[in-house]
Amino acid sequence: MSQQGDYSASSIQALEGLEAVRKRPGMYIGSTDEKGLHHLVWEVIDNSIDEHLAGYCTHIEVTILKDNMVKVSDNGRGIPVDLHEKLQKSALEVVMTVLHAGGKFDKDSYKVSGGLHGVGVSCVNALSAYVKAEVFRDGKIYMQEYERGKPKADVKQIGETKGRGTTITFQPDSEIFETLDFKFETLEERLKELSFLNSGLHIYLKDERGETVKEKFFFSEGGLMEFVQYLDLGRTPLIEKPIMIKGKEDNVEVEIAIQYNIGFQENLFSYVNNIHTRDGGTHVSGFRRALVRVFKQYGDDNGSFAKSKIEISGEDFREGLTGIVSVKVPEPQFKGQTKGELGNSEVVGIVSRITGEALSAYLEENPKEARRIVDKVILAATAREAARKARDLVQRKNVLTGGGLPGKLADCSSRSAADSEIYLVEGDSAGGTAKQGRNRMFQAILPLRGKILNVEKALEYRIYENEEIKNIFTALGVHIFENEDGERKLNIEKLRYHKIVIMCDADVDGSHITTLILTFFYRYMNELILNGHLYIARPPLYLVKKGKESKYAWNEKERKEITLELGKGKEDSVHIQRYKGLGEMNAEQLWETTMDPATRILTQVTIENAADASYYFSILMGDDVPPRRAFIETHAIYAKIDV
Ligand code: 0RA
Repeated sequence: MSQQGDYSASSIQALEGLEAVRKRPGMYIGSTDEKGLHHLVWEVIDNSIDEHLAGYCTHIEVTILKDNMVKVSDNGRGIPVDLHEKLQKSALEVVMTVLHAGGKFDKDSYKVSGGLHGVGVSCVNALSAYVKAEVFRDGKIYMQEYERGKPKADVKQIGETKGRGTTITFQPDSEIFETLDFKFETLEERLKELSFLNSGLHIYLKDERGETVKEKFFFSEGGLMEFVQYLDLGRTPLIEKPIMIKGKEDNVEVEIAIQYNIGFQENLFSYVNNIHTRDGGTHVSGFRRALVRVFKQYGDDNGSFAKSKIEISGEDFREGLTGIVSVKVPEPQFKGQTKGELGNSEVVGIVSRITGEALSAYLEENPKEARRIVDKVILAATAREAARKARDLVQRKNVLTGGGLPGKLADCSSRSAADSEIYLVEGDSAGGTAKQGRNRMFQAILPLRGKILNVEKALEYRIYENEEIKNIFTALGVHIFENEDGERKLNIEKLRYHKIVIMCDADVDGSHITTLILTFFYRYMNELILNGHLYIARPPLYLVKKGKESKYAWNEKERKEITLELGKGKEDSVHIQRYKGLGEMNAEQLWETTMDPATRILTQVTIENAADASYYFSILMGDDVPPRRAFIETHAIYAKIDV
């Protein structure tokens, strides 16, 4: 770890100008939509987190101000302000205006930067209409302001202070971004995650945009231990306390927390330098390898596995496992299409050794828990065998019936999957209307009867016995198979429709059914969500009529506007029909409002934050009732699933 003073202004290298960033923002922050906008906040916060990792920062405060501004304050070392020899400028100005001039080229200090984020605060500056940087350092306050990356004046000393740290206030440039609307929930989720990943760090979030100030405070004493307990809030634990694994080798820090619950999903989330690695990588491989090796050895040695007469596979150790694998790597290499996978090969062995040692010790010291885990693994193997048989049966039946499509499916005539859509419709009667209203060229309809199975609570083999779920599999043309590593995969290349649209009533029952279908896709067809194939249809909520004229409204605001427009200012002269169910519309209306690509509103289902998505599904759909009740009482069902 670096000592204070290691970074002098001269070690900050000048590499590239900011014009490049403004010309091609996508190259630096991925996109200029809502995601890119929030990337700016992550970028600034990452620098504060770096200060925390280096041992200097204990508090971070993030405030959404009026006028689309965000302020991030920390009590780290403060950006250096001494003279940069080569550039003859204050180091602060260099950090803020020169690309990749983070100044932290020291390999021994972990950077959140490197790979995914890590483009530097100068990027934020380049993409902001206005930025103010304030530095509290050596008893003084320094300040510099910028417009579109250009300093308005030299760095000024504007006062004295007993404090220390950096405050960056920025206003994203409306010339660059498609939206300037920061989402409180998005910030909240990431900051909560960061507080679990950085125990002891105090994080405040404040939103000053509304009439009343919204405030949240995040702090975790227990770190990853609390993170897994939080994720498993809706589940029944198998062992009393999570297993904690911690170690360091060759400057790679490893911290892991795992918990087994009585469920059968695996929920493993991995991070590298606080960045979520969606596709795992070498750290996850190392962990898995050790987990299977140590538990397998234990079950073999005490004869349990032999006695069960069932072949145990690596997969069986994952059922009901909730875990966080977090590593800190000095020079992380990210690979894969979305850079969501750690590539550093040396990490496999390091994580595997540290995990192996810790787990062996755990099993030795906790024979009661060890017994429970081994029994659970045997149960998982038995269930896997049953699921495989059930799957095979469904698939074999398909072959026998000539790969027939479900009888309830009204298929489209197009044979091009890329152009085809399938509507999963709640209820046979709405299904009938949709069949009449659709464009049969490219739209297929599959009616689903009543509530589909809650897969969060059902054993896997059960889902293959469920008619509605079987129909979804066969209509989509996909099935689950186990690859060489025993992992469940979907043969996504066989997908028959590239748009899958869930269409349910706009009432409480309808949203419950939507949630059940979402849970199924999330747990068993996640690849379809990740590839952007899943959508939710939004039927209108109102039909506003005046004489022969009528218009649809999708929310309260629209209803009011249309009412005033049609009623020529007089609200009571119009007729308003509230649509509760799809069944209240005829085929033509359903087409016009909810199925015609030119006018319909579809929401694409995305998973912004995997840990949070899993948490919400387990809370909403899992076996534990009290946390669900508490959750539903404080949140609207869809508040967080990001649909
Ligand atoms: C360059 C060098 C050092 C710290 C920082 C930048 C820094 C940047 C930001 C952005 C937000 N908060 C920040 N805190 C620190 C090292 C400082 C030293 O050696 O004293």
